[in-house]
Amino acid sequence: MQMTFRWYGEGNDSITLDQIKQIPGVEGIVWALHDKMPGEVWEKDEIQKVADQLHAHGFNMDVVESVNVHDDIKIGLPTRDKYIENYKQTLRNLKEFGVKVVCYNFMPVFDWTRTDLFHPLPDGSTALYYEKDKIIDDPVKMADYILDKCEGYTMPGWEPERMGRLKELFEAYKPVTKEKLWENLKYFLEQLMPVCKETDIKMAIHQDDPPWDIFGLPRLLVDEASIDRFLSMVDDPYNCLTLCSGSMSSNPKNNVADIVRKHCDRIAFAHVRNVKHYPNGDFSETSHRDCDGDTGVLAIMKAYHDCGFKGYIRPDHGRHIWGEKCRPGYGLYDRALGIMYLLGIWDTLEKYDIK
Ligand code: DNO
Repeated sequence: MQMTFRWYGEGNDSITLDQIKQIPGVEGIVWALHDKMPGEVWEKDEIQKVADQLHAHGFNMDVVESVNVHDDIKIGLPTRDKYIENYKQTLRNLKEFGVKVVCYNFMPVFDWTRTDLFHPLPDGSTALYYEKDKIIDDPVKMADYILDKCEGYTMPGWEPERMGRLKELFEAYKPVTKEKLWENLKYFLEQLMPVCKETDIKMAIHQDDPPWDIFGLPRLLVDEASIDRFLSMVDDPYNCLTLCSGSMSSNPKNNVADIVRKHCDRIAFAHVRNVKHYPNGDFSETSHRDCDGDTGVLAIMKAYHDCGFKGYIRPDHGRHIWGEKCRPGYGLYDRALGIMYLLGIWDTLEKYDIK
């Protein structure tokens, strides 16, 4: 297992690489060129700039989160081929810098969705929160709320340029049924697999967050059965998962540890975080500590350990604590605490033979 930390880049993150360097155990930075729009080629000179910063701090840049997929690919428009060619070129450019894993998602219109970015928790911190009833409302209103609350940070998946075209996007997705979306995902991956082999880069899909249809838009990767379907649909060692424990366990029926045990060899990247459910279907994010939520963090880490997991892992969203001003879910303090918790579990499992 290799511990990593997601960083949004110089001038785009309140956290510095010097600070991350002081968190024990972090080997790599999970990075991206956040100013690129989906469909654009990531040029080598742009990648080089990030490489220089990361290498100067002794971090690897093996994992990218995310190279976003253009909507035309998800919708299945004839223009998709051009964007797929661009994606291939991006993979070839990333290979030059030793990138091993590319995280992406195939969610229509929205990436992750929450209704409250700073929900107060009983301990005085705040965290991301999902209130089911708010989602039946107007998506435009919802996007305005997110953009207004994100403290000036651009949230991946909520780029103002895309959000400005929301109505148009909803219109374009109208003919895209769930089955059509599966077909379009298959088409995309089948085109990419030879390039993944050539570049030795694994494509690692992130599950849909939350794992159910929202605003009438279909969502594909929502449970164990859909993950099984995804992996067998393109049965290739380069077609992998970013297994997101928090996204999956937003549905209490999903058992993440079981999925780890079933598909460990196809998990290239693990996101670990904790979620607390409420009986009405709302959920709140919490600290990484097992007993603070319902995700089963201990069982998940044990499953990874039992399987001899060699992939990359990162703490996922943290609470906002100690008055930190940060991008929602991506502060320094609680994610650093998360790392210490995850490493504490891992080191104990490594040292003692715990059945
Ligand atoms: C949210 C993240 C997602 C994730 C993408 C992957 O915090 O987990 O935005 O990066 O879905 O493409």
